[in-house]
Amino acid sequence: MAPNLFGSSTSLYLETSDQEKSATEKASIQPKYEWDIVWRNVIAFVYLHFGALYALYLVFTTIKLETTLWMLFLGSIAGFGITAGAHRLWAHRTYKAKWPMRFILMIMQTIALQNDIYEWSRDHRVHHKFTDTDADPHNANRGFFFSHMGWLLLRKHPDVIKKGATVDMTDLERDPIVFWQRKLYLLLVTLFCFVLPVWVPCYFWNETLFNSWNTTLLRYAVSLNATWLVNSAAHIWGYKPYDKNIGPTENKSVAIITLGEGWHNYHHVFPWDYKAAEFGNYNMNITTALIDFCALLGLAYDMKTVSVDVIKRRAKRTGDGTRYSEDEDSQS
Ligand code: ST9
Ligand code: ZN
Ligand code: ZN
Repeated sequence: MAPNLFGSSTSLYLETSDQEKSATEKASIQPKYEWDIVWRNVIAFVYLHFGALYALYLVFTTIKLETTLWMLFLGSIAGFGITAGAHRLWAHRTYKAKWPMRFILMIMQTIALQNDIYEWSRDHRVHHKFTDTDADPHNANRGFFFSHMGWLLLRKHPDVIKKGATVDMTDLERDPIVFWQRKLYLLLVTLFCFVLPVWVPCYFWNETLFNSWNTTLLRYAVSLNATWLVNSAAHIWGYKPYDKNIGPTENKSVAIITLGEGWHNYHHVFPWDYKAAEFGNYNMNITTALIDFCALLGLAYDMKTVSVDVIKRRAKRTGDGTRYSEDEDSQS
């Protein structure tokens, strides 16, 4: 039997419904999930990760300091393109942004190469609507590896496409910046994720093409794995103060790594909050600081939040008791 990389356990992979078993009483066990492996993606991700590991070695040997700093700068702005842009602005509409901010966020999101804004947001809305079911593109019940990167190596489960069609995307269809990014995505990604990032170090501080290319692989691999941790680690490990009946968790390490996106139990309960967390403490939620700063400049506005009262009531009703427990309330 093939190793179960895409299921949480052998039993899940082999799971058949009781009805099927008793009806046929056959010894043969049907796999629950069919793997239609996309080899192009497997090869690309294997190359990416080996290249990134080699680049890590180069960072400590021949890569120039300026190139490493350039990689960190690009990684951060790509990260904000995902957090403040694709996630909090476009997928959830937690705030509004004037067109210059939307344009800059679109370029930043393009540097991240995580699919165009429309596709990213569609998968993410479907993830929120059908969390941890077969219709969730990165269903965490299929195990860490599947929800982390395995889902990008297989054709989607038919439920994702069938039930995904029920998610309203008309707001993004009306946004010309989203529309044009989708139309020109291949060109934009080639330019902003690869050509410019590799060219700048070679031109401005005489970095070698080889080193510059490998640094780009490292930046991309790190930012992908950081993002994927929200779908994997923050659906497995951590407290559930707001709803103990769902998979997503509060995960501080993931929050720090992902610029503030690890407060995932809160985020799944209150997805419209622009902070994507109960608290706006900037040190563990730097994306909130960025949106607040843009609001000061008049670029971001209409930020949505949730009142403490609503949060408390929900936490008491469905939380795991790690915040706003009945005891805590009776003491106060
Ligand atoms: C990547 C995305 O890595 C990561 C997203 C992570 C999200 C995390 C969220 C957490 C919060 C934010 C945290 C940020 C932290 C940042 C920190 C940074 C420091 N609904 O997809 P196709 C239909 S991408 C409705 O081809 P296949 C639709 O009609 C990495 N319908 O399915 C579609 O056609 P069209 C780079 C849907 O053939 C058609 O089906 N990119 C939905 O099964 C076909 O869709 C890659 O590696 C839906 N949800 O292929 C590429 N989905 O689009 C990966 C589909 O024309 N992608 N339909 O409308 C692929 O190669 C393929 O999509 C596939 C599936 C092989 C995975
Ligand atoms: Zn979300
Ligand atoms: Zn989630």
